[in-house]
Amino acid sequence: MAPQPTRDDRFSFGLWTVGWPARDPFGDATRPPLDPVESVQRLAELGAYGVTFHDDDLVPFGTPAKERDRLIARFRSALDETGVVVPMMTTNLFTHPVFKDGAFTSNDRGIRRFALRKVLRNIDLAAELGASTYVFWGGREGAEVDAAKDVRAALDRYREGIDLLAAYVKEQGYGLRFAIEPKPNEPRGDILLPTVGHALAFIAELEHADIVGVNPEVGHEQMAGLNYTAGIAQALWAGKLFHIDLNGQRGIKYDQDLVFGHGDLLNAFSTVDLLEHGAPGGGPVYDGPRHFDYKPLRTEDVEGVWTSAAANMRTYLVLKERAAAFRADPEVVEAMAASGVADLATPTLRPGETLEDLRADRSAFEDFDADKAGERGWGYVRLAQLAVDHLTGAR
Ligand code: GLT
Ligand code: MN
Ligand code: MN
Repeated sequence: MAPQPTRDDRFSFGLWTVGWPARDPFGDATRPPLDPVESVQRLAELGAYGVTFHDDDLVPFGTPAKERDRLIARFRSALDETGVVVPMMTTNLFTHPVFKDGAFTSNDRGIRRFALRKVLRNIDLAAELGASTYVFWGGREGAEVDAAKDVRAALDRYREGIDLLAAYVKEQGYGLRFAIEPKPNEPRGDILLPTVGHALAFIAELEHADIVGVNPEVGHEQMAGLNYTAGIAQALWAGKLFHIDLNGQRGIKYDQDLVFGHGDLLNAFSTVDLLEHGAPGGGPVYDGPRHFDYKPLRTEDVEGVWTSAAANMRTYLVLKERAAAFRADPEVVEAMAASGVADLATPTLRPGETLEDLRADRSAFEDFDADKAGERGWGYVRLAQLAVDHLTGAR
């Protein structure tokens, strides 16, 4: 029996996830629109602690100010009644045709200015609702035609936009931090900041890099054939894992946004293991929300939406149990030691040793028996099978 999700697990969902009416490029919606207030209530009943949303998920684009206030007030009451919190918010800079060539990186300056104003207004709301993270997913920031976009100028404008907004957050004294969400493609042929690595390199060029990190999504890294666990490990190492989007993806194809674990289950296992236990040799751990950014399959009816929401949390908790059992298994401990996993935490030079000392150390090179060292079997397959045995419940 998997444990029931509780608020302490800090599970959160985007309003756009459960609320997706399942319209796709080939077919109409298969489900009716969902009232955000109902989403809050149902998610609370299921054990989630948070909801996240784009400005337009709650207040449709172009809504007059008075009606906007009413919609926000109504939503706030639902939050108050249920105790559900808003840990993260974001901006829709991709649905309206005005953004078809991008927002911060549109070739049209007027559109870039409009995009900044749209974000500024919603950042105020995020601060009011007590959010701590503000996500930037630049789905339209990109191109299909190489000659159409000066990538260096686009990155200049991207940096200008993020730095202006970060300066505003600091000026206002909002406690918000930004999290950039990479994605390689879809809806654009090529999207700027396509992977965690690109985003980290971009952040290093910012004036306000101190409050900017990443929000890696499982499927987005896997669409590029990359290892999600390795990606978030590097983000943790850089002190930049500010938020996560958990879901499932089966290989290099369109963005599936499956339920967490319904794609690469072994990688989901190592992801949960890393999030819950950190690196084997210690180091920074992630203590933010466990946020699900998935889409209930288009085949599901309204009840199926809630079944799928619960499935995300169940997968996480089951994997958390399995990962704990894996770590506690004496055979795993012994196998890890035999593979020298923790030995990698030892610095390569001895304390106080200099490069000169290393160059003078004959045992490091002249007398080092490389052939002998090359004979070592590392035992990684045994470790992999121990993980599979725990994951499948065989141990
Ligand atoms: C959009 C995208 C997601 C992002 C959301 C935040 S919106 O649905 O596919 O991956 O996280 O803007
Ligand atoms: Mn996605
Ligand atoms: Mn996402």
